[in-house]
Amino acid sequence: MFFTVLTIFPEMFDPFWAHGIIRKAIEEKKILTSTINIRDYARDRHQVTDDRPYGGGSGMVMKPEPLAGAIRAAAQTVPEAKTVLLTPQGQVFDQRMAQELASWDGLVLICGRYEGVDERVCRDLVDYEISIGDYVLTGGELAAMIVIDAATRLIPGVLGGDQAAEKDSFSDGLLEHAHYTRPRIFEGREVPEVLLSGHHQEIEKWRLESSLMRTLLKRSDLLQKKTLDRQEIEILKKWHHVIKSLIQ
Ligand code: 9D3
Repeated sequence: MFFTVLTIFPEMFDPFWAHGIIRKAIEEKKILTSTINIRDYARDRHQVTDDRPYGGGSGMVMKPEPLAGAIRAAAQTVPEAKTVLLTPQGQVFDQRMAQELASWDGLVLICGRYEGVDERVCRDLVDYEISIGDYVLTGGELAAMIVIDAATRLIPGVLGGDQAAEKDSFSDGLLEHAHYTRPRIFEGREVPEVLLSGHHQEIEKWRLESSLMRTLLKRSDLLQKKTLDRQEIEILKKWHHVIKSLIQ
């Protein structure tokens, strides 16, 4: 997968490429990355990338020519790449989109700044528009990092063998079960006995129950969307009985 980022702040990405799983994915050539400074494609003497909006109003708009130049330069390196504009108007990013993007050969991520991007660039040179959620950022750079981060860890071979199966845990619609590590007693609080027992089937049952109840308490919206299997329904029934007896 080839990620090309178009931004007026390419230095923001230097520490992002340099750490953890992203760094390892680059070193092992699972992903290729490059940043293009949109300012380099501004032709005027002061390399201006913004201008006042036609029709008036506050704020500035990203000029079309430098952005178009940068997009075309990116397309030269990876012709089959899709172009994605990070914008508050985009489709809200989720794990499914991350999985879809992870299967592509190349992605050109365009980081908007200012109040927005000239509409003619959006219409003619952008394949997809993505938002990372309903809150206001100062630009698309952090959003681009989030999209790259989420997609990269889904590329085959990027995570270790152990973690590979874990990939599905959000996409199966439940939150992760609780985790514990040594020491067995921390500040007087013990690790659940079953996790020390070595009974793998019992441990799996406990983990499913932990996942289900955490999802119910923290993100019941996720449970609404999910189709529950027989075992999951049994666990919820058990807790339903417990709660019923408590309130009677
Ligand atoms: C006053 C109207 N604003 C829209 C809510 C203008 C505006 C504010 C902030 C336009 C762009 C931005 C910068 N944000 C992004 O570039 C951005 C973003 C975001 O703000 N939230 C969630 N996802 C994204 S992706 C890119």
